[in-house]
Amino acid sequence: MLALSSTPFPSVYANFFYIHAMKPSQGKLPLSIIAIVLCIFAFIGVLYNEDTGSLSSASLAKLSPCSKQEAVDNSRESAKVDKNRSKIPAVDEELDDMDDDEKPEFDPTKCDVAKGKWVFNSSAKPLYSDRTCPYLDKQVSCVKNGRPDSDYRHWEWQPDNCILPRFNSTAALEKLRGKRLMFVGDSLQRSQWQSFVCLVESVIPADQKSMRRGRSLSIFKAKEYNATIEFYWAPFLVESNSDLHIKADPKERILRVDSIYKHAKNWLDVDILVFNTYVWWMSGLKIKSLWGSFANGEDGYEELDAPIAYRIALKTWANWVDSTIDPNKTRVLFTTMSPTHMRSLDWHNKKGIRCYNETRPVLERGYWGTGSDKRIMDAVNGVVERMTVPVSFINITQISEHRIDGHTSVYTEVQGKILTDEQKADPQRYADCIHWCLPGVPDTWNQLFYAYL
Ligand SMILES: *[C@@H]1O[C@H](CO)[C@@H](O)[C@H](O)[C@H]1NC(C)=O
Ligand SMILES: *[C@@H]1O[C@H](CO)[C@@H](O)[C@H](O)[C@H]1NC(C)=O
Ligand SMILES: *[C@@H]1O[C@H](CO)[C@@H](O)[C@H](O)[C@H]1NC(C)=O
Ligand SMILES: *[C@@H]1O[C@H](CO)[C@@H](O)[C@H](O)[C@H]1NC(C)=O
Ligand SMILES: *[C@@H]1O[C@H](CO)[C@@H](O)[C@H](O)[C@H]1NC(C)=O
Ligand SMILES: *[C@@H]1O[C@H](CO)[C@@H](O)[C@H](O)[C@H]1NC(C)=O
Ligand SMILES: CC(=O)N[C@H]1CO[C@H](CO)[C@@H](O)[C@@H]1O
Repeated sequence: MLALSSTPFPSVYANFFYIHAMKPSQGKLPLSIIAIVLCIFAFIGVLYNEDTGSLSSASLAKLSPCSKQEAVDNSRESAKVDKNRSKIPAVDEELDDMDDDEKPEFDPTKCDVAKGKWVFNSSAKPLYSDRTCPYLDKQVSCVKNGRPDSDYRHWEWQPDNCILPRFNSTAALEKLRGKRLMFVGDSLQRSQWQSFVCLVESVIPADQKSMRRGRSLSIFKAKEYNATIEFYWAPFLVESNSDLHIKADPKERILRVDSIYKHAKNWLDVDILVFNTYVWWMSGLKIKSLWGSFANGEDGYEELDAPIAYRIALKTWANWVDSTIDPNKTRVLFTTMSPTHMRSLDWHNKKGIRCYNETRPVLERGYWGTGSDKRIMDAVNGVVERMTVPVSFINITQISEHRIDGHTSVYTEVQGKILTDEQKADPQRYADCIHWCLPGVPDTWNQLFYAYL
């Protein structure tokens, strides 16, 4: 797992593993166990959390430690403050290509939402918090986990050539009336699902909603709308030996790149399917790819470069969609790569430790670091282009690339426990720059999704 790949991208991950695996440990555990434990945390944080994170009323009553910073009410004022804090232009600094009044209404076929900028707006507030929404995992509940800064929750994405509609919870639920919406994929997709549930749940009375968390399928029900918002766990989309019983050591993972039915049979009769898969492919190792069944033994695998294995797996997915989905009944969407921020040199922070301590986005136009593999984007584009069922992209990659400040960093959990102060003081080992705080960046992903609904 320490093999440094010659390609620049995976080496970032290899380095991350290196840091994590080579940290001298206090115990006498065999290295393999330490590595497994660290990889579980470090790589994906995919541990199943069966508890729904429900809040006691006592914890609801506690005030957010960040609220004092939210008092600034004039966005121009705060823009000045921001500007002083970093050399980053904020609200109204740069003239828009068009005035807002001239910007046309949102038309997903015409507007390239990936072209735009993040604008700080202190009066823009998230629709929920990790204290008000009872469905968030500890992993992403940054405020509850002690994150002291709050600016990261007040940035809005503004496309250059159109106005992105604000998320409207009631309108979103109306669009889902009588429907099943299912998010399918990895832990980033689970965040998008939790964000979506939290964005809508507050307008539903307590006796009209329910949540059931399962190992592979979790279901939020909005009863008066006869709608469900579901999440299905399939980190590679295709079948692997590491789906439910996660192999923490990426070397042990074997993928059945031509086999998807075991998962896909759970996606039938869904009205809106939203897929993703990316970060699990990026261990920096070759992907052990097996054709045929595990019953024939696990030894017949072939080792393929990640983009090649990814393309084959995505074709398997595309074939299933094309042969099974009736586009008149079911809509299919695909969330593109969620960028990771493992290399602070990408944004010229020489002293940085991955995304640790970052509190401002990178506002450079078109910024793109080493955490999003263009070969994977090409594979996605190439495969989807040839499909007969139309697939809409929720293209989050460029947008999220800027948001080095949005990750959970040390305000997360390891093995079900919030990091201790000691662990928080050791970002080299513990900062998670893959996952995102909620509320946070995935809410904007859902703002895009909402615009397409
Ligand atoms: C800032 O957010 C508020 C509240 O959502 C909104 O009314 C206002 O238009 C936003 N300002 C800008 C400059 O986008
Ligand atoms: C949200 O949508 C509902 C239902 O479509 C509508 O009545 C309401 O005015 C909308 N709210 C805002 C703030 O646009
Ligand atoms: C509820 O939605 C399901 C599809 O998700 C549909 O089959 C059923 O008829 C709906 N029930 C009512 C009462 O609308
Ligand atoms: C979808 O609907 C259109 C128009 O109603 C029809 O021509 C087409 O055959 C339908 N497609 C399928 C796959 O049922
Ligand atoms: C992180 O930020 C805190 C608070 O601003 C500061 O005390 C600390 O020195 C910073 N740590 C690093 C490694 O930059
Ligand atoms: C997503 O947006 C990026 C940046 O604008 C672009 O390079 C990429 O091709 C888009 N991906 C897809 C699948 O449309
Ligand atoms: C906190 C901070 O960076 N303040 C700076 C704001 O800008 C003035 C003038 O440019 C500086 O003197 C302050 O140090």
